[in-house]
Amino acid sequence: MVQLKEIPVLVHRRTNPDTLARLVELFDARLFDGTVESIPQADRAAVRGMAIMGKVDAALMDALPQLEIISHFGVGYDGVDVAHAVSRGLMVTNTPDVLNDEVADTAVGLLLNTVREFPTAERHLREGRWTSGAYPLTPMTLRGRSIGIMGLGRIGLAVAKRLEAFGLPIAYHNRKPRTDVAYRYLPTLKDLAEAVDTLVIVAPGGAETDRAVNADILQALGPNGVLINVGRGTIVDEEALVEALESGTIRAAGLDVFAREPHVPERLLALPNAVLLPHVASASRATRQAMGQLVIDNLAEWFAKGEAITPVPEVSAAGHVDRKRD
Ligand code: NAP
Ligand code: 8YV
Repeated sequence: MVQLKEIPVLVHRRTNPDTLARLVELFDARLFDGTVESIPQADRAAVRGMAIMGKVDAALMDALPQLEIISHFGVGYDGVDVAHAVSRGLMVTNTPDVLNDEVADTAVGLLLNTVREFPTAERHLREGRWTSGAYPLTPMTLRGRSIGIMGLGRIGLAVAKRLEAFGLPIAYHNRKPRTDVAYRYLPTLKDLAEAVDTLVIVAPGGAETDRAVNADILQALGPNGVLINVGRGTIVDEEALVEALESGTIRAAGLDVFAREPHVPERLLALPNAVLLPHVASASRATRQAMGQLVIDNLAEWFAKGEAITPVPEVSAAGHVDRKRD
């Protein structure tokens, strides 16, 4: 029987505290700050697993000769050089499904806050201005809006179901149409932006979607347009978005993710027609615990059985993982 406590696992210090405590209890956890330099030589030679969120580049993987598995905290793994991991025969896992509802709830909340200006209305009350006059009627309403989802995957579908229940028509753009939904499919992002007035981004980051929402797409969304992004900040050309919001090319935006987190451009911060959240879509304690449990379960399953519960698709497609077990 494998003794998990004897298996050295590299753990990012900033891991969710509940998960960090459990990892330390279960494994021979070696903490680091995400950089190669912060890993003592003895740990570099020993570690067989990694529990991490964010960036895992080739240099980090190559500094760890015994590494077998990267268990990533988060469903989006655009920070992991998966091609390199595959070339080294490493297992890579992420945390799908357990956060779908939380992130979809946030997307809907962000949309309502953006369209109905609730954060600004709340400030009106807290700052004592209600006694001198009602908050102005909002020019926007969710009524009559048409929703376009870029990325109708696990989370995108949960967003679609919620907004369908709100009585709104749903269209979407993926690289391929889904065969299990009746929502209208648009073959390009431009087609989708032209067809709707509310664009919700729930696609993955990475080279393929980098700045896909550019000035052209924002122009196509139009002057009544609302952009909601809970996918990745890199998907939106932030400079173009600021210009579109300043000039009225689109009406408003609600953003949970940014291109260079935690830095948000000053011009975006100054805009009254943008609602900005600090990447909190999955950030309830319960959901982060569920994500952490999946990080742990993937490591435990790997070291016990040589299988993972939620391998990323690229690893499954490659079909080869080197398992160096004793
Ligand atoms: P998923 O099930 O894999 O869904 C991703 C969807 O995006 C799929 O429908 C996919 O369809 C589509 N897609 C992929 N590449 C595309 C492209 N180049 N152009 C258009 N569509 C594309 O993933 P998920 O679990 O729903 O998560 C989606 C993303 O949400 C994550 O990758 C992450 O970046 C983000 N996220 C953010 C937060 C947050 O805290 N804000 C939390 C969780 C997740 P095709 O393969 O047919 O293109
Ligand atoms: C987390 C996310 O905020 O799962 C994702 O892709 O973006 C979020 O759920 C992040 O991964 C935790 O650091």
